[in-house]
Amino acid sequence: MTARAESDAPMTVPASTVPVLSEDPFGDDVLTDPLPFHAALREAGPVVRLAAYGIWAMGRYAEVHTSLTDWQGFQSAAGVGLSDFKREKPWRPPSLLLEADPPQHDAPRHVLANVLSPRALKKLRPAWAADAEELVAEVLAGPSEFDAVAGLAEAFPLRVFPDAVGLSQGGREHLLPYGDHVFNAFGPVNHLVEKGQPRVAELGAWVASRCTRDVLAPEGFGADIWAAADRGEITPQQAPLIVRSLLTAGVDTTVHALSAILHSFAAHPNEWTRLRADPSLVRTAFDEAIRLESPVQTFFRTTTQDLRVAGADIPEGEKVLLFLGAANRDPRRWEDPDDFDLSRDPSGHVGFGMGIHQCVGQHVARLEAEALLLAMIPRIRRIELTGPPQRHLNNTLRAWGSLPVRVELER
Ligand code: PQS
Repeated sequence: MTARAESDAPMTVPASTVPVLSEDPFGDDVLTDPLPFHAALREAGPVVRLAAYGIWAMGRYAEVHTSLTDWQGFQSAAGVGLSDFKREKPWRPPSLLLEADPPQHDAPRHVLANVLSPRALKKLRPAWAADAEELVAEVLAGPSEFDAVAGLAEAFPLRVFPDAVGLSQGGREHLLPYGDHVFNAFGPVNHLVEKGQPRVAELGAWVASRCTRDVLAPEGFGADIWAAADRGEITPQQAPLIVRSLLTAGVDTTVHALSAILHSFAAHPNEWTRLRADPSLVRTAFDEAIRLESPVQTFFRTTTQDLRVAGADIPEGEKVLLFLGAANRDPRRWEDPDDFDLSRDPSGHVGFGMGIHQCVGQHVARLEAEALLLAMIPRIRRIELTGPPQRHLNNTLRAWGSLPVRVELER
């Protein structure tokens, strides 16, 4: 808030009174259960200041949506984490997709959008369906009580995605820890980032070493990216960084999205019954779970100029934290926002962002979820929680440690 004395205030509009919140949105309490903070953020106003970091924040659907779509006013090239790349050296070479704006963003985005398009993914569907059936059969051959995070949500992406990229066999156990650190590193340097520091050089070097043409399989998303370099759509220098984007953003995100879906059904057995009666609801189920849980909770933009948003004046060069998870439960936009409800239309959620940076891998995530759910539907009558799920704290992801479930099988 400005500290101008009332007596020197000329007869102009009153200095904007932007509400200030003191709570740390990256503190363990908020990360463990973000919903009360989200409600306070939305109630405080459309634009809020977060005193803990001297930044701006938005948690209502309308303003989050508007800011996401205004890439001219809210840039990504200064980083989508707390760190401002114009002042601090990025900890890794910036992503050509995530941490770029037009025109530099255009060619990498175009190439990856084609590589991961629904059309391109069509040929994977039969194999992923078979892989899902195999995994579900393996899991269901074991005890009827198990951890659905390790057993299904981690196991399935790791079974299908690295092979689809064409990643070489060794070292795949590095994928999840690397992704976990990248998503922590968008936040402040708190204990979650410090926990990752000792291995960051090793993990980063391993990921970088897996992106060159010679170590990628002759067919797969990796080879497709290199083929685009051969066609001159991107440069050979850009290709490995675009492969890196797949390995960074394609694993942890889908693990926690699948966990969110499985949790949603375990916590709402009636919706599982409904899905079994009409399996065409799998796409709705996917988006509704993404809306409700928002596996990617937040990211930042940086203002390119002085902006006025909902009456608040944000100067140029400021970090703005956008709360996708809060927007996805904004009662101004969603009826009964906390319900998991397959009869609503969840489209328009901002769980994948919105605008030119909207998740380019979302069709991969959707295909994984559909394959897994369609394999489970005929075999599992009921899925229920047997204890409280454990969270895995991450500065950006709404992540899961374990999801203890019991399944009742179809005879
Ligand atoms: C990359 C792309 C996207 C990459 C925040 C970050 C991301 C959602 C929210 C993400 C991270 C990394 N996705 O291109 O390396």
